[in-house]
Amino acid sequence: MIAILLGAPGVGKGTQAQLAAQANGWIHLSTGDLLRQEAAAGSELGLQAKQYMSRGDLVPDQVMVGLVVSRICALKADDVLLLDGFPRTLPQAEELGKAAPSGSIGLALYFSASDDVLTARLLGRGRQDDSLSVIQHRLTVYRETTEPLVAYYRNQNILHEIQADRPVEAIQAETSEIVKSALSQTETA
Ligand code: B4P
Repeated sequence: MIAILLGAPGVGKGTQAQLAAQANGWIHLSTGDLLRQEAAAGSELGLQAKQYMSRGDLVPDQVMVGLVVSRICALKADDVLLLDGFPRTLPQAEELGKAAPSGSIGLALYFSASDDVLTARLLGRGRQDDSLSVIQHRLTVYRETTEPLVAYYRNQNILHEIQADRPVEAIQAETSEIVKSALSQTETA
């Protein structure tokens, strides 16, 4: 089963996906981490991606789809994949829908928090792309380009909203419980 983690920059998708994967033996695929690894390795793709990321822009869809689809195709039937940071645009969501085995996208977890909470967290994280002007641009890009995916997955009846302005442990308990519940439904289907 594939569980998509949706939400604004800094909402804690990476934090939650990492903890849930470790605790439950699930697979965590973070497109942000993949891009940062490529950039650190100095690959052509990584160096291009770094320019988009440092401005707070999204990396082009064709690059992202290429990175993710091969990994989706390598999944085994009983794997649980936490997809963190992908899709971020409607074309990415459509390509994911085509590449994923029929019925395997079981869940979209939508983490929500106010812009004030998000900005404070990102400033505290202090990554290279976490300056105030870049954060504000990323939030604008998120509202315009990624947030429409909330309605897209709500229309597919697989969306669960999680209030993400709470302690990490509380969010983690709810996240793991929702994934396990979706998993048991796909197993009995
Ligand atoms: P990502 O790496 O995905 O980063 P993010 O969305 O900023 O952070 P996330 O929500 O995972 O928050 P985190 O757990 O770190 O993206 C980086 C860039 O890559 C994008 O801007 C884009 O350029 C590019 N990219 C990636 N995927 C792409 C795609 N599909 N298409 C195009 N471009 C793509 O948490 C943030 C901070 O909050 C941390 O310091 C954490 O410790 C803290 N925190 C988390 N939960 C907390 C809680 N409950 N309470 C208090 N603090 C908390």
